[in-house]
Amino acid sequence: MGTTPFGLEINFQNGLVSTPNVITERRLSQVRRVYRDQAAVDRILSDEGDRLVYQVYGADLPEDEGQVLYCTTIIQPGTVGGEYHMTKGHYHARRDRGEVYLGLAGEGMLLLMLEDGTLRSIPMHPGTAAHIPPYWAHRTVNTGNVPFVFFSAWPGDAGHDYGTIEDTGFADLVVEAHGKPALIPNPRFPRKP
Ligand code: S6P
Ligand code: ZN
Repeated sequence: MGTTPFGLEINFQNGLVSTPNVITERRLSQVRRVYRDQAAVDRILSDEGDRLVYQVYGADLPEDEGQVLYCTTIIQPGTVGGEYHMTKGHYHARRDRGEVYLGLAGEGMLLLMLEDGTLRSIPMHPGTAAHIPPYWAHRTVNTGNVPFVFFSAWPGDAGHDYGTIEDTGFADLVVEAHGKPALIPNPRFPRKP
């Protein structure tokens, strides 16, 4: 039978969704493991408290085959030990499920990675429609000075696998170098000899 049709209003500037019924907030203490420099995380937590890194606003829809789920993500500007604020990042539990991202405000970077460590990056700005093919893990990074806002839509039965990325991270880190984003190898990522 599916669900009843409805429309939500999305504010493209700040990513807020009218009457969202799913709101996720990720603070630094909850996502600290994504950063290389754990001493920098501790310093921020004791000096300024548990800063907001990103929020997700969505609609409560069934995670069923045939449904298309959607949400907005707002990543606050900032760095931790030289790495830009970023999402946790994940593979879809069903690896053969893709996704679409649309940049709404601010500047960011989409990192994509296959399980063998093959990495791609796509700069994102308002209007960038990024295709995330099946099998690619994905993480977004705010590389600008204002909130980076984007819209995503993905298959209802995709599911999320966070554990694989939590263990190893992505093959590259996105760091600030002379005020600009640069990719450098992640020492924690297991590489074949
Ligand atoms: C869902 C989609 C996005 C992310 C969101 C937060 O498949 O890729 O909506 O969930 O950007 O990222 P993460 O890695 O914390 O789920
Ligand atoms: Zn996804």
